[in-house]
Amino acid sequence: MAQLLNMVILVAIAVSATILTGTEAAEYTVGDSTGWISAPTGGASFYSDWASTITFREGDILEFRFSSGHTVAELNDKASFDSCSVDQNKEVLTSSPAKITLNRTGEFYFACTITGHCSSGQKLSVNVTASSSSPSSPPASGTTPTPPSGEAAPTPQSPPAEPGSTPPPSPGSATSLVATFSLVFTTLVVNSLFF
Ligand SMILES: *[C@@H]1O[C@H](CO)[C@@H](O)[C@H](O)[C@H]1NC(C)=O
Ligand SMILES: *[C@@H]1O[C@H](CO)[C@@H](O)[C@H](O)[C@H]1NC(C)=O
Ligand SMILES: [Cu+2]
Repeated sequence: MAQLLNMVILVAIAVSATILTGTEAAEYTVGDSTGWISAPTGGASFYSDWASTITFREGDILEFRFSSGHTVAELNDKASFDSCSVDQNKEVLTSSPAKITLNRTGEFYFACTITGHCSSGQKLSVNVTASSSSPSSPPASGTTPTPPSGEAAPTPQSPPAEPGSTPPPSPGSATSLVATFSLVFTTLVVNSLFF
């Protein structure tokens, strides 16, 4: 029984370490130091200007910081956003900071649901692109010339490493190291607690 528990914990840690290693999600505070306010300078263009400086990736997190008397709603669609039909929403968050994970690609629309705030500029749309860790699409077929038959095909691989050169570190190796340490540490703690 104790061994089973240990095994379950180890697997859980290994799985979360793998997920962490493969994710490079960024977290953004909406409006930076201005936060999420009604009637920002410049009206609605304030938040669209803010968003235009950022490439949002799937998995990134928006953090809305606001004082009481505001909310964050994810609106249903562009039409609701454009017309500030704030009751056409999927979800309303009322406590700050409100964190929303951009869990798909495509457009997200947000607004405050308090009367008049959306139309005075408390609205934000973001366009989320695929996560940077996703494989890029392969080159279109036909771009690689086919060698004439009978000849050796040229090797498309990168040249052999120079003697003494250091291979580039694989991305995420630091994270893996941390994950490994935390795995060992947690296992030790769990062992001391249960046995
Ligand atoms: C994204 O998160 C929202 C809110 O938690 C949820 O309702 C929605 O189903 C999620 N979408 C996907 C594609 O996971
Ligand atoms: C959002 O991004 C996608 C993919 O880059 C693009 O096709 C689409 O037109 C963008 N939408 C807006 C409103 O910019
Ligand atoms: Cu508001």
